Amino acid sequence: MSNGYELWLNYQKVTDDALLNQYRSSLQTVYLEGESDTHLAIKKELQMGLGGLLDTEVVFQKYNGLGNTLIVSKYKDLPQDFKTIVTAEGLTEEGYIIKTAQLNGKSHVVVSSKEDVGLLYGTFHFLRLLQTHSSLANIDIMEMPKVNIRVLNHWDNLDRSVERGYAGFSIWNWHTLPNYIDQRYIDYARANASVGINGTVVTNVNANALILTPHYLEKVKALAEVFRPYGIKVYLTARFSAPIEIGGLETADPLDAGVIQWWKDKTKEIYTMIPDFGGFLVKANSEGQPGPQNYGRSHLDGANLLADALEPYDGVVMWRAFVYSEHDPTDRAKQAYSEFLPEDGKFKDNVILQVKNGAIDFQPREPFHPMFGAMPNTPLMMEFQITKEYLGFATHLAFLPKLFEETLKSDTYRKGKGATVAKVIDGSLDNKKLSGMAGVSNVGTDINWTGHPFGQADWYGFGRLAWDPYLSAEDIADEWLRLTFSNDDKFVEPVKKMMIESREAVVNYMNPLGLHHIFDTGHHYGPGPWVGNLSRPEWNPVYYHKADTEGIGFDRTKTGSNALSQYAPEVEEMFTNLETCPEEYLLWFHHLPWDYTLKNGRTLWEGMGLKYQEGVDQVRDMIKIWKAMEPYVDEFRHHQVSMLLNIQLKEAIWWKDACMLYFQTFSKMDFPKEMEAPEHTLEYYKSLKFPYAPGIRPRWD
Ligand code: BDP
Repeated sequence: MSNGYELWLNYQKVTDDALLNQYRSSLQTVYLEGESDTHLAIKKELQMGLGGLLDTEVVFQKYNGLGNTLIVSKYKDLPQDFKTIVTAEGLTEEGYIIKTAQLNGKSHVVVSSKEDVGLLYGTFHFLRLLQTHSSLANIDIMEMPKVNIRVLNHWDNLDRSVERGYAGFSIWNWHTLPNYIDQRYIDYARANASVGINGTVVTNVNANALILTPHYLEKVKALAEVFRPYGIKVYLTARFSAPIEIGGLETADPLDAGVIQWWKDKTKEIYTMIPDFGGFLVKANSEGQPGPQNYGRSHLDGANLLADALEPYDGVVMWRAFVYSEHDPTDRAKQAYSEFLPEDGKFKDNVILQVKNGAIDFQPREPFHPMFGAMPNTPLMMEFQITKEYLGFATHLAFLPKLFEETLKSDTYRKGKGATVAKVIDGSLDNKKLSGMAGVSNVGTDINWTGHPFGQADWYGFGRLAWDPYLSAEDIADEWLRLTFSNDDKFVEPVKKMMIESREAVVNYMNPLGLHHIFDTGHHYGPGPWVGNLSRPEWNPVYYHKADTEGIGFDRTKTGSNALSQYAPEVEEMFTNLETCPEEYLLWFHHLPWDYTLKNGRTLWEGMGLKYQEGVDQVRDMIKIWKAMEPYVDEFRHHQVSMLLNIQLKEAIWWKDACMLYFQTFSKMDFPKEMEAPEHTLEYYKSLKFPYAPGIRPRWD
């Protein structure tokens, strides 16, 4: 039985006997050279990993050429004989090689790197090869991350609540830190390092300035010490008004000399305690957060203020582009682009703009953010949401790497065909020095970290894509299933298929055909397309679907908000033209009549009903597939996933019924015959209230 705590690092004994014997004879001893904390971490991991997988005691000893050996060593410390067989040439600091090497009649596997952290990554990769039952015969791997900053963003508050967290409380126990080091901190670091995540922002973007006070910095320092051997840097969110709130200044104006000095001093204080501190993440002038605009200054002024303070220590500012204003009546989707574009090229070298994958807000499906195709002179990092605020919380199975892959593969056409978002993110399109990817974390104190056992796959997949944004979601699913559950193809193949389709299922039963942001208000749990009474227009679902007796959808073409003009001409044309606009984006960009004919010949109204129904049916299929997997999964996790899939089905039906009944009040048309009739009335769905739905803070009540 597994409660899922070990994640993908559960190191179950290799089940295939022939393979087990092969591994045992290939790995008779381990040569591990070095004494650093990272080496100790590697040693522990090998003890655990090889110990578990091979079910043997791991023998560490000096290389003597007498047996088949696993050599784990930085290039400079390799036994002389191996230096001609492998090379560290071309490796970056975090890179590594893994290679089978024949020497004096013995067969060895060499894991080597330039630096400690590369060796750690190489070790995890090597263990992954064993976990996925790969052959050791002819390994020849060279790996380097394609993206520099690979961070999790924790939206964790100091009271341990987690904004948009659905897996328990924050794993940071601020009360018992710095003296009590929870084993979870170490296991968190191991899990992240195993997929190459090299940074963590431990506090919420809706920031609390107290984290920057000595009392809390002591605690952050303790976490940084746990993470350091695993190559993970700590970052903090910087509340823009901190100079006032904890510094006793009258202003937080970024051009004020006192404010400038305050940030310099604060930054120095942090680096004195945490020499490898990563830097600051800032949400400014967005959703009520303070920022430079409170003083008539720009985002540029704000970002450069912090960049100056961090510069002497090589720290970076991750400045968020998630801004929209209640005073700006233009389409919310257009606002970030308009705000930041004029500043392209003016930010300090250590500023990177953190841009959400789409221009609205982590919806089940969004077209890529137009900023990715428009700022050649400013480093842009991707912000994905791993926690499922808009994809069913921790009760729905929706494999997010599929969504991430879709964005990364999108073509911005900034330099003609092939200018994918992945190339913007890894910096290769414009030779940018700084690159990054952030994922809003889905972990909490639940025993299995993520609530839903399959939520672990989203964390895993985020890390793998941050390392290499060109990986396929399908390969990631394959890998994760083998590591987490079983290598049996009879299990892997059907479940992989289920994972790959799961994201589209959620789109279908929540937001088909380009609908978006029709969630119930505040907590975002369940449908609320009828909500239209919130003070800020762009917080209302009616703002986004614009249903009326004529039709439905948001016209973002020239006849509407013209948000499409923010894309390259090829992209604009593709989305504008109804012939070429993919139907999954239809209502994102167009307001269309209810009887508009879809590609399948059905009316838009019928098509919506069919999509909602398809989503429900897909969940039924998932339930069937999972049921058949009983022989391959331990009872505990099998039962857990079964229960969750049943919740997902109930909620998928709820979405279908509530949305179709509501939209019917405008279309005045019958439901398509293939759609199952709603279970309740529209009034019933509207009456549902969830004041204690998880993941909200009082601000949203
Ligand atoms: C929205 C969330 C809100 C976050 C905000 C953000 O509902 O809780 O604070 O994004 O990213 O999606 O800043």
